[in-house]
Amino acid sequence: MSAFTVIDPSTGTPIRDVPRAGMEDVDAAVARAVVAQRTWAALAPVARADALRSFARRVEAAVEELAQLEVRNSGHPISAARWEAGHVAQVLNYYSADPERLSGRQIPVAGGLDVTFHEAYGVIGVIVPWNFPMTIAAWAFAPALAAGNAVVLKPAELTPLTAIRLGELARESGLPDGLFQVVTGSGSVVGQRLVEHPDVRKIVFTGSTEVGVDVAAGCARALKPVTLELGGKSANIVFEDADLEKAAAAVPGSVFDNAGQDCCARSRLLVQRSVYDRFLELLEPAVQKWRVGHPGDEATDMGPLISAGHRDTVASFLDGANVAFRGSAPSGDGFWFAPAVVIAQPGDRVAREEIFGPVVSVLPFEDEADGIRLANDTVYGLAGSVWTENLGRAVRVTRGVDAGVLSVNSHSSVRYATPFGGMKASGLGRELGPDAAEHFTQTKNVFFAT
Ligand code: TAP
Repeated sequence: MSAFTVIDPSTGTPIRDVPRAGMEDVDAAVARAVVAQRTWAALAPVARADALRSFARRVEAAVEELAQLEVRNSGHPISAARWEAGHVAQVLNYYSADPERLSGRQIPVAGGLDVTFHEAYGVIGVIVPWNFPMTIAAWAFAPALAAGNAVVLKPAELTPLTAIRLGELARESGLPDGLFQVVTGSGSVVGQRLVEHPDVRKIVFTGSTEVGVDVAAGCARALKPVTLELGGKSANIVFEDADLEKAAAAVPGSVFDNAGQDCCARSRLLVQRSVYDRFLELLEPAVQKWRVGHPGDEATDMGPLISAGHRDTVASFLDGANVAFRGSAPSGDGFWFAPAVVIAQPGDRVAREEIFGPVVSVLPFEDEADGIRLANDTVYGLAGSVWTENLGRAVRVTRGVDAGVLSVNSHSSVRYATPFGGMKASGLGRELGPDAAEHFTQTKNVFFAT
């Protein structure tokens, strides 16, 4: 098998080579998964629950190791990487209850007894991007395994190392061979083969809207269901009655977290005109305080971008843009980029396209209706925040914004116990929360004549 090299984005130097799988390797992995899934689904529910708890414990014991590996794999600051590895263990723990709780219904009918079963699909293909290599994978593999499926996971070529380690931890924890496999390689070969393979019964894809549309078309041709978690251009909407100090202090974390390489990044900052100037005054010191530096340093808020090519793309958004102010960034090797705050017009490229970098566009709005209109002036609909001290306004605006994940006086989007996913071009379906395992099963109805 040929190989590709993984690069540390904070130094630009090679870390190690990883196998580049071909179509035949994918087919072999799927064949192993088919066999493993039959045995797994036939296990007693309590045995599957126990196996998932062991996997969770194994991940929990390896949090520091996974976090240190993620620092090099993706350039995430160590504090964030620890949270991410711990979150994987929490997601596994949460869904380990499902094997014993996924129950069907008994439906009253004439002439017999009618019951429904949640049957596993079989093999699930999970295709993930490079921005959160561990957590996004876990959102799919944990509920998929809990529902009785096998999983073949394809990490992004840029960041495969922590996914590979999770696959090893699964085996070390005692999960059956072949039940959870990680196949590394390119999207156009490994990803596409998973989409087309007749024994892969469902796809969970997280990535760009552009590739997501092709994946959805491939799944339609193969008649298989697909969950899509795609791009975003989310809004932070700041009203004049908000706690402005608190809102301004939260902005850097809401858009520069993970160097802006976050599908939920609030990359449009909408500020009511009456407090616009004051808010920008408060924002500047908050941005200056945002610490960009080596991801291994405990004090770092933001590491490098993922690659030199991606840094060029992000930089192109500042060409001709009205940059109000920028934060700082280290010089030298590594794909560094200083956070930027841009004064934008609604039609500007910087305000319309997903940048996936530490760039925020600031736009004024007049009143509540105008704020909602501007927030919805995008093809995307993933996340958003509303800053106000008026409860009625918070209710009206959150109901008026077309996005799947909203928060009030906060920029948090992800909790393992609550549903996550996008509207419009941000995706189809939901992950996380109490119902996720149901999305990995199909209903079977059985009628018993009496
Ligand atoms: P993409 O380029 O779309 O890649 C995502 C994954 O799909 C990678 O593993 C990629 O493989 C694979 N892929 C590429 N072409 C494929 C094909 N033809 N068939 C099947 N798989 C294929 O996205 P990215 O640049 O890695 O990630 C950034 C995007 O992800 C942003 O738009 C971001 O908003 C979105 N995102 C969304 C969410 C949620 S939850 N909504 C979360 C994180 C990221 P290779 O790259 O290895 O070739």
